[in-house]
Amino acid sequence: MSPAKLLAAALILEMSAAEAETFVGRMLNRDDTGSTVFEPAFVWAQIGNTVVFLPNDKGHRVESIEAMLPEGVQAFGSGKNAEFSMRLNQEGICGMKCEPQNVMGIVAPIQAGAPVDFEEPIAAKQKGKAKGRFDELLTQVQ
Ligand SMILES: [Cu+2]
Repeated sequence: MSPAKLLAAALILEMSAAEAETFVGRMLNRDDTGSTVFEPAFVWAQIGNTVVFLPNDKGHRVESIEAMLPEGVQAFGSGKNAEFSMRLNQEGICGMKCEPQNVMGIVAPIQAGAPVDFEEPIAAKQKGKAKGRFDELLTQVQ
């Protein structure tokens, strides 16, 4: 391989290492922000990053909120008590919840790249405490 090609290969490796950042969200019965929560409850990641959800407390699962999915992203979800990993391929805000406790406020927005679809998640109807949680969390969108 020529020196120029080696340099190009090294740069590509470095770029993919930067893109491969992983965020960990824990599903908890309680933390210092309240009961039944994702921690952190707001993630700002970039395209190509991965978010992993860990069921640290039993009985939780993670599921996308239909009215809060970036265009082209299919609904997704995990089984109860299962670890779930997702790679962010689409810019925008993705709303997450744990059914049936989302009425208790176990919800989280994940921002990938720019908030291209910001109006949609703000307008989405929410149940119970999920509304107040989202109103608060969506103020962190940048
Ligand atoms: Cu739950």
